[in-house]
Amino acid sequence: MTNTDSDNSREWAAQAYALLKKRQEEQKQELEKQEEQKQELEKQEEQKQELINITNKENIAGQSKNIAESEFELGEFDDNFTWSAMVLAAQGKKINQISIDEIDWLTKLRRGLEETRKGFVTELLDKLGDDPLTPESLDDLETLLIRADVGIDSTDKVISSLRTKLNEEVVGGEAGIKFLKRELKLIIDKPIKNSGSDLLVPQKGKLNVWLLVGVNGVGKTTTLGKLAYLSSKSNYKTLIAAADTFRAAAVEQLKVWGDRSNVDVICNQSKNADPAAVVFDAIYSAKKRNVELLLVDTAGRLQTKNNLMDELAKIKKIIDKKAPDAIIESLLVLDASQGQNGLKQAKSFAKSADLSGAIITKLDGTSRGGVSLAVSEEVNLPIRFIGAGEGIKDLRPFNSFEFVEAMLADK
Ligand SMILES: Nc1nc2c(ncn2[C@@H]2O[C@H](COP(=O)(O)OP(=O)(O)OP(=O)(O)O)[C@@H](O)[C@H]2O)c(=O)[nH]1
Ligand SMILES: [Mg+2]
Repeated sequence: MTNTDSDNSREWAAQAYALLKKRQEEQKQELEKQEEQKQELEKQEEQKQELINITNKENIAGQSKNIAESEFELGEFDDNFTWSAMVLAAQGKKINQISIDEIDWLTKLRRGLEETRKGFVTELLDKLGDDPLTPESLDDLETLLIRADVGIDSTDKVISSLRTKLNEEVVGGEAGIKFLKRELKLIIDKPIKNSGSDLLVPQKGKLNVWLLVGVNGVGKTTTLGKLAYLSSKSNYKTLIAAADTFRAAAVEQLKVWGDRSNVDVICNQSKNADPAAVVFDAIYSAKKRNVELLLVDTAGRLQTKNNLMDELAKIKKIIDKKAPDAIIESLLVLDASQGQNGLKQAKSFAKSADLSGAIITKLDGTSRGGVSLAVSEEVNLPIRFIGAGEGIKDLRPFNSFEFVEAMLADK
C-alpha cells in the first residue's frame, strides 16, 4: 500500500469502525432480548413443564451462545484497526462485508510478525530512507532476507529481479518495498496456483480426510483442534481420529479440543494401539454418519524416523482401501520458530510422505516468519493455514496478500 492509498483508506477505516461499533451494539441488544426471552420461557417452563418449552429454550440458549462466541469485542480505533481495515479494503472488501473477527485476526498476524519485521523492514527502511535503491542497498537487503529465514533460493530470486529492475530504471525506497512485496507474493503464490485451488476447503457432500503430519511439538494436535472448530462452525459434519497412539496424553488432549467444538473423537486408549486400526474405525464411523471432514492426528515421534514414515504410509493405505472416493489431504505442520531447521524437516517429509500442503504454526512472536517463503520456494508446498497463537480461533486460511503486508508493514 502506498501513502496515497493510506490517506484514502484511513477515512474508509473510520467508517468501517463506526459501522462495526453500531453492529456490535445491535448484537448486544439482540443478546439481551434473547436473554429476556429465555428467562420468560424458563418461567413458563416452571409453570407448565411442557416439552415444547424446553426445546425452545434450548434453541434460544444455543443461538445466544453462537452470537456471543461469534464476535470478538471491538477494540480501540487505533493503528492496528486502521492497518487491518486497509488490508481488507485493498483486497476489494466493502465496508459492510468486514467483521471484527477479520480485524482481530489481521491485528494478531501483524503483531505475530512483528519480530520478523523488526530485524528486517525497520532496518531496511532505515537503510533505504527516501533515496533510490543502489547496488549496495541490494546487498543489505540480501542479508536481511536471509536473516529473516526467507531462504537462499527465494532471496536470490528477489534480489536478481530487483537488480534487473535497477538496471532499467531508478527505483525509490517506497517503490522498492512495493516491488519487493510483489516478488515475495509471487513466490508464495506459485505452489498455490499450481495446486489448482486458492483455498483449501472440504468438498461438501463428500468424505474429505485431512491428515496432519510433522515432527513432535510443532503444533499438529493444536492445529487439528482449531481446524475442527473452523470446520464445525462452517457447518461441515466433522469427526476426529486420534491416530497418535504413541503419546499417552494425546487422546485426552484431542478430547478437550473435540469438546470445545462439539466434534466427536474416535480413539483406542489401549497401550500401543495400532494407529491404522484407529483410522479404520474412524472411516467406518465417518461413512455411517455422513461425515464431510475427518481430521486425523498423527504421532510426531516414534522410536525411529523410518517408523514414522512407515506408519504414515500404513495409515494412507487404509484410507485408500476403505475410502477410495475420499478426498485426501496430507498437511505438513511446521513450527515457524524453528526456521531453517523446520525447512529441513519439510524437505525430508516431502521426500517420504506424499504431502499436499503445509500449515505454518507459531507465527506469534518468532523472528523467523520468513521461513514460509522458503517452504513455498524450496519445498514447493502450498501453504494452506497459518496459526498465530494457542487459542481456538488463532488459525486462519492462508492469504498471501495479508501475509506479505503483515510481514512488510512499515509501522
Ligand atoms: N504460541 C503458539 N503456540 C502454539 C501454536 N500452536 C501450538 N502451540 C503450542 O505448541 C505446543 C505443542 O503443540 P501440540 O499441538 O501438542 O504439538 P504436536 O505437534 O501435536 O506435538 P506431538 O503430538 O508431541 O508431536 C503446545 O504447547 C501448544 O499450545 C501457535 O500457533 N502459537
Ligand atoms: Mg500431538
